[in-house]
Amino acid sequence: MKSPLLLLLAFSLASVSAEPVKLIFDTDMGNDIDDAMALAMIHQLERRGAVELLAVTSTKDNPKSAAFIDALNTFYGRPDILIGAVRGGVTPEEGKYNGLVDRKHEDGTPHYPHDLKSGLDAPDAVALLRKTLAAQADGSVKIVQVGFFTNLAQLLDSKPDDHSPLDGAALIKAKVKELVIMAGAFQTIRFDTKHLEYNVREDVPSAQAFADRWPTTVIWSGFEIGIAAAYPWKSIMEDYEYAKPHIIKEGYLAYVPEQPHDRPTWDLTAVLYAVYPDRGYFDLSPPGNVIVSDEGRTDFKKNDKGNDRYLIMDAVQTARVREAFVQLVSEPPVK
Ligand SMILES: [Ca+2]
Ligand SMILES: [Ca+2]
Repeated sequence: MKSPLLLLLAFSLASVSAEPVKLIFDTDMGNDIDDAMALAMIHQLERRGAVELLAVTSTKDNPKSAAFIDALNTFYGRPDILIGAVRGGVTPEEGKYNGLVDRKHEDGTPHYPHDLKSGLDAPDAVALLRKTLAAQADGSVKIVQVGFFTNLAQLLDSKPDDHSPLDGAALIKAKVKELVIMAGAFQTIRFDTKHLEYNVREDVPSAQAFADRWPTTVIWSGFEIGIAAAYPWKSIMEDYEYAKPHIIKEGYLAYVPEQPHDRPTWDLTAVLYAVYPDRGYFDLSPPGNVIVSDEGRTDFKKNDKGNDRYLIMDAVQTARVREAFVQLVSEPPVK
């Protein structure tokens, strides 16, 4: 006879083994290093069964943005993740660390192997988003958007195609469980109550279309959250020595404006909330509506029927969040 204690243990283990979060990651990879760190963290969360990464799409309209995404995915042992590239997007200049994809050892082998050499060879991001969403069960996908709103605004406007008879808005409503984004500002930033956050400011029309029409719950991680939980320089110096060169450490050093530098973790906060919403890392604002002004300001209006909320983080949560990032981002890939 099995002991009641063992049965209880078996039951509680079963009850906590949640399904992995089906995730699409939409990023302006290259414009800041937090995009790369957030994607590294997704790979570690996938390794432990918390995430299933369905696709990555870029909103940075430089061909090396998608190539860098493929190099990072390959570094972490997932070379075949589907990658889509924006068309007609913003920030076409090469990002400070995108060029790492071209680095070679003396014998001519690449530092970071990848077979997607250019975003021009990648599928259109919107087509890939439609294909990916259409293939999933209703209400099952979370999108984490940590760059511009370009792809999501184009997705909203997309027409029925071979992948789905639904238009963009109907497809999103059917398939997307929740959207978590790094964008906007909801607290005073250095005494400025009207901070124009970069991800909104660079493509305001797309952000406005999104804020007006996106049909699912949206959780906003404002500028103030990632600043508060900046990544410790000491970890960059000490925790990435297991691989040389290391795509995260080399990218961080190529990106940061001075050394030492604790970089804000904006994009990582959106991933952490999307995967672990019930771990107490963050609190949520009441529901409301975010209105994007013509300059790119994000005004929040409380409304019980609104579909927007923003993240709130106290001092204890900040310390927990920062340590979770250190341990998850620096975790070695499986060989
Ligand atoms: Ca590849
Ligand atoms: Ca970003």
